[in-house]
Amino acid sequence: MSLVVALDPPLGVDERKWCINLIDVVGGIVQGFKFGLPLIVKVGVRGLKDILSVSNREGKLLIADLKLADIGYVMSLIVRSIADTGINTVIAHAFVGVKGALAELSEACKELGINLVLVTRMSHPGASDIMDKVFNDLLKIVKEVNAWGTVLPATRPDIIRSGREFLGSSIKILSPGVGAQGAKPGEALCAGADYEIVGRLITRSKDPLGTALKVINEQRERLRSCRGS
Ligand code: BMP
Repeated sequence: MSLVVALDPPLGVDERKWCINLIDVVGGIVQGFKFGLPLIVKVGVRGLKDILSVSNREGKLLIADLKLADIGYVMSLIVRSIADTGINTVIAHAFVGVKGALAELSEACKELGINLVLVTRMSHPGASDIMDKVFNDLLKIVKEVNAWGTVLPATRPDIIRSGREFLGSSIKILSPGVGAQGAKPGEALCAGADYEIVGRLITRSKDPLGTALKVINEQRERLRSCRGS
């Protein structure tokens, strides 16, 4: 299936141990991990490198969710400083635009062999305040900078459908919002997403492996019924 686990360690844990343990426990059945700012702020780039160096990362999507939103020079500096940790994908915001921002970041990512993913619509209700109004413009930016993928909300399958229609099949859609934010496993995949990103439902579970297996089964079931196969 197409499951990426969001690793956002809660306060008060040993972040390094927490991540290494979860990667070890569910790594055999998921397609990747997303390392968010709650982790990176705490452990730093060196800590992330250390976590990845002791984890089995063969064939995994390893995403640094930096939600970059700055001038191109600064975003490129950040990506260059995180490039040797072992991550292969970074997330930036599309709204900063192309010239002097994403064009430069996209070049840096290409040079470093890192996938660039742009956020075009978020999963929380407040995303409708601004993001919905400029959604089509943000999607155009994804195409213009030739991004590898975009983040679209599992909580809004209608948005995923229209994103997929506009972007075609070659750009990946990564969808957070499953579990803790209300979307059901498989709903985003049925709407056209390539990956569902699941955090707390799995990472805060008493049985992360059992819960991840349940998520994967639900994804399969829902895909079977929506695709009729
Ligand atoms: P959870 O499954 O625990 O709600 O985690 C969702 C993850 O996806 C978090 O790491 C969050 O930063 C990320 N995310 C999101 O929830 N909505 C978005 O629109 C974009 C995100 O990156």
